[in-house]
Amino acid sequence: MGVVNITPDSFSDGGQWFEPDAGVRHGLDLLAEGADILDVGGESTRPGAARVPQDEELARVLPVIERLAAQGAVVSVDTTRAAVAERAVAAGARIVNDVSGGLADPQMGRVVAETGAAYVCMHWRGHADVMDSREVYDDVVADVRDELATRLAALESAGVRREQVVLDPGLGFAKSGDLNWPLLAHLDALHGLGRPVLVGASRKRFLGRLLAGADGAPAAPAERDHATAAVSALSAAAGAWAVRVHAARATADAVRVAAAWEAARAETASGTTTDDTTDDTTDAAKRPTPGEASRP
Ligand code: PMM
Repeated sequence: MGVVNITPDSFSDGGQWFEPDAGVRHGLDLLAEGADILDVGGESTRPGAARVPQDEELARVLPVIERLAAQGAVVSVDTTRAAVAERAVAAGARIVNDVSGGLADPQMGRVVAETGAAYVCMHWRGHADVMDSREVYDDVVADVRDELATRLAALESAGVRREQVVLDPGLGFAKSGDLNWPLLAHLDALHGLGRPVLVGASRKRFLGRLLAGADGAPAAPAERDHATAAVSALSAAAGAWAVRVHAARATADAVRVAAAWEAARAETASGTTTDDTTDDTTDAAKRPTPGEASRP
């Protein structure tokens, strides 16, 4: 999943693709680099960010979604607002990516149920202005799993089918620094809820801290792409359904490596090997088609 932020202020790429033409071009570049899904967002979730009015969010995302969907791209809309989700699906988006997991807007469950769109339900404890003050956990893995299970039940009560839902641990959201590593190391805990899992680690603060120089200063966001690709490979190997990233090429390659590795492991385990010298891409390593990718 490649990130298309139509925002002036996202933490790592704010302002770069703010005009619709530039956003569409960037989306097409991400597809060419190997992305299967384009995640179009019009509101920054960077820590401390102020909310964008709904009309402004719609004006940012709709023209870009319409044009990318018209070109055959599988588009997701990154929004916490039900009205934006509804309009985005009407404009061609097939996935609603809600960082609030339905908590920010009580109408979200109804809209997802009515549209039948796939829905990314992320772990969340509050908007960007307050989230850093809410990172209190007994056991971060168990708490995130249990809170996502509660959201899943609430969505089902609103008429959403389980099959529509993808779960996301919400790296960096009410989780700074070291709290993110146990979540990555225990993706199996989220898989235990029986739904596909999406991982959004790209360029986040905890990677900047990991890569800090000798003076302790965090690595700049643009310096975090190699670490992001490493997280992508490990997440894919751990069974993630998708990884959401700003730079698609390295991650697309990393995911293919993980798939080839897993295919060889499975073949070895079943006692068969194949001669792969004439084709450098195993079936399992082939990326899914956009149609497959849109269906969790
Ligand atoms: N992170 C951001 C925005 N949207 N969506 C999902 N599902 N998961 C995430 O981790 C996530 C997200 C923040 O990153 P950005 O400001 O670079 O888009």
